[in-house]
Parts: sequence; structure tokens; C-alpha cells
Amino acid sequence: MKKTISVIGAPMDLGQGRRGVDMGPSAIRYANLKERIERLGYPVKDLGNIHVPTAETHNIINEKLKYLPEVVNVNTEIYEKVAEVVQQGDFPIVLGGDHSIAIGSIAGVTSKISSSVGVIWFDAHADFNTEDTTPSGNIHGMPLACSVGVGQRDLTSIGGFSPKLQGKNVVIVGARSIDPEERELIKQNGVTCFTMHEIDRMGIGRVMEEAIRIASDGTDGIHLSLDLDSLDPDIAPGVGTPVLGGVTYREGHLAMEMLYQSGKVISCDVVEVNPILDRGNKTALAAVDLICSLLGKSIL
Ligand code: NNH
Ligand code: MN
Ligand code: MN
Ligand code: MN
Repeated sequence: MKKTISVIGAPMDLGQGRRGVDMGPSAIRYANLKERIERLGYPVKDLGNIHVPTAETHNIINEKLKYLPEVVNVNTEIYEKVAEVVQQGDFPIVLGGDHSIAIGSIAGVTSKISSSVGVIWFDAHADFNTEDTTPSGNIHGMPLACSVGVGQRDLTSIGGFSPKLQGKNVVIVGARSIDPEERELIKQNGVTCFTMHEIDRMGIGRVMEEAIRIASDGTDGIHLSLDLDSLDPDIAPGVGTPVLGGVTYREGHLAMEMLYQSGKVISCDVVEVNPILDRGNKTALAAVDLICSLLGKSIL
């Protein structure tokens, strides 16, 4: 019997500045997420959406940590839901929403695992800023730092423990836009980063072999945090911060296929799909295609 897949919608848009990413969970569901996963032989439970307050009903108090109290509250709810799913032995897929939701999601996954979890952060960005290094004040640029215990206390201590991850088991793949001080933090914390440069030189196959080895070294499993802006904007235009020179469609799929074959992946986030900026529902469809490869859809 295959693991039950539990889908949790997190229509969060408070971690970034553009309207529409709160509709990501709807767009991904509309792209037939449930049916497509069921076709692979998994039982699927859709647990609905986490409540996210409307941006217009709240004020920004701290320009370096925009909507901090609201982001903390939503992530606490995500943490509780994901922890419950993992406790039941199910595989959570958290649909963003912006990437700040990974703070709660990773807290939930790591809280119920006996030893430690590795993370593969598939993203055009490193999301390793803090309130001291952020160029935008947007918390979606901070979740990976928070998860290794770096950053504002309320964010790093979601679930009542910190850090969630050890830098040596964290791997960023696909990066091509990293802020100057963010770069220093990545190095200081022992995080591995395979940028587009390494993907071009080594090929995505070797990059993923290394990434899987590093993320599973001494851990009980791998959490995949999939930011759709990792893909090239040609194939995933519906994201808030597109960056040229991204991962191709096949590179993305090969990465997911290899993660499936590793047998190590225990949970994932699928974030930053913004239907207002999309063409058709292209980016959400690409997201569902990638999830299917991650869950074992093979070509032959
Ligand atoms: N590094 C920038 C910031 O911190 C942009 C982050 N944007 C993302 N991250 N989409 O994935 O504001
Ligand atoms: Mn609520
Ligand atoms: Mn991101
Ligand atoms: Mn990104």
C-alpha cells in the first residue's frame, strides 16, 4: 500500500509584495492535482486551506519584517497541521502561497522525526536573508535561514524548537539571484548551493546525485521545497519574481525522478504559483507535472 498523500493549502501572500499568489492552491487544485496523484496509485486526502488574513485588513509595522505577526500565526497553524499529517505516517504536500510557508511546513516535518531531516531547496533564490540583510523586508526571502535557526526569534522558534535543520544537510539547487550579504550567511552556515552555473557545468544529473547524498547523510529523510521560480520563466511565467536562465522542463523532471528513485523524500512544499501573472494555468500545470514525477510517474 502506498503512503497516503495529504494536501494542505496555504494561501499565503503576506510574505511578499505581489497580489495573486494567495490563489496558488486553487490553481494547483484546478490543474487536477488530486486525480493525477490518485492515478499513480496513492490515496489522496485534501485537508483544505489554512486560514490566512487578508493583507488589506492589516498594517505593516516593521518594514524589515513585513506582516511578521500574521506570518508567525499562519506558520504556527501550518506547523500544527503538517505535524499531525507526519504523525499519522502520511506524506504532506503543502501548496503555497509564497515561500514563507516553508517555515511552518519544515517545523511540522522535523518535529515528528526522531533524528534529523535534510532539505533540498529548489529555487532561483536562496531564501537565506534575515531582517538585517533583506533588501525587501519580505519574509519569503528568509524561510531557509529561519529553518537553520538564523533570523528573528518568533520565526525561528515556530513549534517551540530551533534549529529545525543542520546547515550541512541543506542543499539549494537552481539559484541565480542571491543578495550580497545573503551569500555570506549561506557560507557561514555550511549550506551547499548548486547554482545554475553548476547545473550547466555538471549537468542536473550529477548535481542531484550530490544533492541527494548531502541531504540524506545521517538524516531520516528529505524534505523538498519546490519554488516554481526555479524553472525558467518561459515554462513557469506565473511567479512573482521570475529570473532568466532557469531550470528547463526536462531538468526539472529529471531532478524529481531522481528524488523519487532515491526513496528518501518524505514531504514537500510547492510554492510561489501566481495565477494572475500566469499564462493560462501553465505554471500550476507544470507544478502538478513535477509533483507527479516526484511521486514516481515514469516515462516508460
Ligand atoms: N532575495 C530577495 C528577497 O529576499 C528575493 C526573494 N524572492 C523569492 N524567493 N522569490 O524565492 O527579497
Ligand atoms: Mn485561524
Ligand atoms: Mn523561494
Ligand atoms: Mn524564488
